[in-house]
Formats: sequence, C-alpha cells, structure tokens
Amino acid sequence: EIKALLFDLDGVLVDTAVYHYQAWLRLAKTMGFIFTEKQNEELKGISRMDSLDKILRWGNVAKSDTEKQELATRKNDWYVELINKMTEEELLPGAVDFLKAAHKEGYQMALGSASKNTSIILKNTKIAHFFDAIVDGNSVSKSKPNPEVFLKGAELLNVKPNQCIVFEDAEAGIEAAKRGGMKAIGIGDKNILLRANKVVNGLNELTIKDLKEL
Ligand code: B16
Ligand code: MG
Repeated sequence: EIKALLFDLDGVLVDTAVYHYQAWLRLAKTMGFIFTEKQNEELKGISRMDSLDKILRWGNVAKSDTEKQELATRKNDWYVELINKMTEEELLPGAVDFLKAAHKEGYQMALGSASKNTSIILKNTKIAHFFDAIVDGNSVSKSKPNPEVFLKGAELLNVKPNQCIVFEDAEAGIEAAKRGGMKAIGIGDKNILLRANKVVNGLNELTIKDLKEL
C-alpha cells in the first residue's frame, strides 16, 4: 500500500531549468563559448559540479579544481539572483492542486531534489508547508541515479521504499527511484522516461485515483 509521495523539485513542481540555463550560459560566455537549450536538457537533475564538468567539456575548456569551485560559485550567485525573484506563479500547471489533493488524501510527502537552493524556491513559491520532510543537495552525498535522496526521504517519513511513489522529470531520477525499490511517475516524455511506471506531461494530467491504479 502506498503511504508516501516523494517529489523532485525542478521540472516537477517548478521550472527552474530556465534560470539554471541563463546563469550557466552567462558563465560560458565569460569563457568565450555558448551552448544550446537542447544541451541544457542534459543538465536536468544532475548536480552543480557534474553540470559544470559537462559544460567545460562542451566548450573544450580545462580548469583546475580551485577554478572550478570559483566558477560554480559565480554561477550560483547569478542563479540565486534569479530565483530570489520567483513567485508562486511559476509553479507548474496542476502542481499546487495535486499537492493539496494528495495532502487531503493523507499521503505523507517529502521533497527529493539535487539542488542546494531548495529552501529559497520553496519559500518564494509558498509550497514548503506541504512537505513532512525535505531532502536536498545539502543533505545527500551521492547524486541521482544513486537512490540516496529518495531512501533518506522514505527513512525520514518512516515508510518502506515499496510504500513510496517518486515523481521525477529526469531519467537519472527515475533510475534512482527504481534502484531504491520505489514506484516512479515520470513527468515528461515517455520515450525518454522508459523505466517509469507511468508518464504524464504534467501533474495537471494526474489524479489521486491514478496513484491507486499504479
Ligand atoms: P543547485 P532537481 C536539480 O534539481 C536541477 O535539475 C539541476 O539542473 C541542478 O544542477 C541541480 O538541481 C543542482 O542545483 O545548483 O541549485 O544546487 O531536479 O533535482 O530538483
Ligand atoms: Mg528534476
């Protein structure tokens, strides 16, 4: 029986990928190159440092570890400037209604995100109160597809992995849920999120009844 729902943040509840892209692109430009929105897709769900490594590879640029730390910090400062201005209007279609319905149904809920900036985003979009536990980039050491972020969430909620459904937009996130022994609902393209138990375009297409039929 499903008792808990674990939500990824970026791409499931809000679209922060556009802000990550703006900030990373600004950084790339300072190094003399650019990358496309399509390439930015590959950065979804992966950690800040892994993102930077990919971008440097795209630009054919080599940097020392110290330089990489500086670059990541600079990008994050720009990114934080952008998300500081976010409002609840930027929640994805159906997100709040779904969280409300799930809460009413009595499900326990946790956030499972790779981001170290979740608290700003949750505060600005006013959805922090829905979550009984928050696991994010500040509390995990292994990034998705490692299941750590979701297993910690289940542990904090005191439920077993097989009592959880994970909501994820990234392939690595679906993989993490599966490796953790959980069910997964993909938000996005079913040709990409192949391992999900079900795929929808957004939470607006999902009902509580769908969860029971999974
Ligand atoms: P930060 P999620 C992820 O969030 C993003 O999808 C990914 O693009 C980003 O690199 C990662 O968070 C780290 O974010 O730089 O804010 O710590 O999808 O796991 O909610
Ligand atoms: Mg995501």
